[in-house]
Amino acid sequence: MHKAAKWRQLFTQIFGVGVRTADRWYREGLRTLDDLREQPQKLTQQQKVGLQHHRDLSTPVLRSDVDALQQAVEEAVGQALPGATVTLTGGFRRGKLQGHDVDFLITHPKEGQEAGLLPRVMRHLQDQGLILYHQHQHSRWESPTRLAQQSHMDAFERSFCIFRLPQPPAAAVGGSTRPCASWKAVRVDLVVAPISQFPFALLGWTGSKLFQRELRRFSRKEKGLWLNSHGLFDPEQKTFFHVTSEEDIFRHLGLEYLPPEQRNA
Ligand code: DCP
Ligand code: MG
Repeated sequence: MHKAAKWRQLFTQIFGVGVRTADRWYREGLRTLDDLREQPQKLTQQQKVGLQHHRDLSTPVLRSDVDALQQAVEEAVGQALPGATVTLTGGFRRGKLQGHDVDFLITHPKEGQEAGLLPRVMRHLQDQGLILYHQHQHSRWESPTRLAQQSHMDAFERSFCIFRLPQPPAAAVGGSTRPCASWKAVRVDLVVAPISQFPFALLGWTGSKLFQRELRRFSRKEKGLWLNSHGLFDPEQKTFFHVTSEEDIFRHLGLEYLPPEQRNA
């Protein structure tokens, strides 16, 4: 591997560090994580936390962690707004046994009720001592037709978090690198979608990235329809499809339904 590429890989593994930052640090002569620790003024708050918990965050998240997290998030969501629901998405919904983070989608069966929910959820989680770091991103509202054109990033309200996940004593025995650790840092994404867009958000956030890219390409090229995490748009009729499930979306695309476990492309 080219030398600069090696350090780029080391640095971009840190939560909050992209390729451009990694390359700049390399040009500035930084080479190791310890070099970074000695230059805290060069780091954003997010990168400091990423560096601080680097070992945990580069350890795979396990299925047992997911169950504990889901329980904690469901409890906080239930307290913040009764009736609101939490759905596991990402790789773990596809049946993966390990992951780099845990992705949850939050909604409420009554459209509009989800507004203002996330800050309340975060407050409950913080009160439980479960949050090491979080960064709130407001929903970036655009006109529906502008949203329909976006093929990559979605505009949902979300929180990028690092949870402080308590570890059961038994887990520490099984070959952990930190036998006495009573907790571990875990990356969690909490995303909020209004119920009308929920099936699209669920499909998009379940991934895999490659599967979604192919599905969107198929939709556009073969069906002339624009699919993303907000909706399915017919650019000729200028209309959106109304759906209540992922199955509906596959049906509108003329495809047989594929369960999440078969989307690991
Ligand atoms: N996703 C998205 N918008 C983002 C981030 C992710 O639409 N800003 C989608 C793309 C992925 C899915 O969500 O298909 C999950 O993203 P992850 O990066 O969490 O990937 P996985 O969960 O599939 O794998 P892992 O977390 O184990 O790396
Ligand atoms: Mg994930």
